[in-house]
Amino acid sequence: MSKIALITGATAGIGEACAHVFAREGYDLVLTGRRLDRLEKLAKHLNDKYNVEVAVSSFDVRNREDTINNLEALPAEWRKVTVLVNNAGLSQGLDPIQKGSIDDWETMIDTNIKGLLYVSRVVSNWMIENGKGHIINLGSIAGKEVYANGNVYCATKHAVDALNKGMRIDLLPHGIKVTAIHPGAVETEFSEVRFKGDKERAKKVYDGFKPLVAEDVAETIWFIASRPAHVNINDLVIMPTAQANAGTIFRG
Ligand code: NDP
Ligand code: 8X3
Repeated sequence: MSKIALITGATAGIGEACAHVFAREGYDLVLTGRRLDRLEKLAKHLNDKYNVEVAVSSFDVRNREDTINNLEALPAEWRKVTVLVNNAGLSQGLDPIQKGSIDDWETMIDTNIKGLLYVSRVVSNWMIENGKGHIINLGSIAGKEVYANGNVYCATKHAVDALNKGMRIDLLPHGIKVTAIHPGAVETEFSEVRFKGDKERAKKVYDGFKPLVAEDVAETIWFIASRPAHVNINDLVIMPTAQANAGTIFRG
């Protein structure tokens, strides 16, 4: 296995689209997420279509022991990860700070910050052993700006932005590239998850304009990953043409 991409949150949306793109480009894959049935179906599809090797590992990134143990349990050949896409993440709720659910806050903090850290702690050491690697962190426009009722989700993505910068400094002597990509509105399962299965409310988020789709982000991640060895894209913001910033969308 010469090129391996490890993608967290590969059961849906941007992570799943990344799995397709990296398989198309000849990468063997480690795919993670909680929904094992989806991971197994996707692995079979990509193996059949692109003849790449796919390992799946199902765990909840909020669980520190499970995350570390499942990653460490991968056979040695899978430790030669060249690209890590730190994608698993979510938003829960959209309420003013005085009314927010503390459980929702903890879910977002545990997933978007702590989960990303657990995975990065393990995989960055593999990359150091291998003498190369590229970590691509999914931030968000919510990590650059703050919008009404976005409070804690925005805070978690601001943390990803800071961690991205910190990782780049720390891993620099090891020749490991670190990039953050910050999308605006992408129509995935994201809003359904945010609104806890309320499909109608989720759909309304994308009413009246053309949002990004997961493939738009995945192709951009591939662009980032495929630059020459001496080039790193530190930080990239990508939005639908109809969106100017976190709070301004033109609905025609
Ligand atoms: P989706 O809801 O479509 O996909 C989220 C993925 O994250 C799923 O594969 C899910 O897998 C995984 N995930 C969530 N929680 C956990 C957990 N506790 N443990 C393991 N895996 C988990 O959303 P997107 O594809 O849109 O989101 C991907 C990333 O992009 C997130 O970090 C999000 O914050 C970010 N982003 C999204 C934007 C958007 O508008 N959609 C814009 C900017 C950034 P499973 O449920 O099977 O565990
Ligand atoms: C997801 C996009 O605008 O809901 O990060 O924060 S947004």
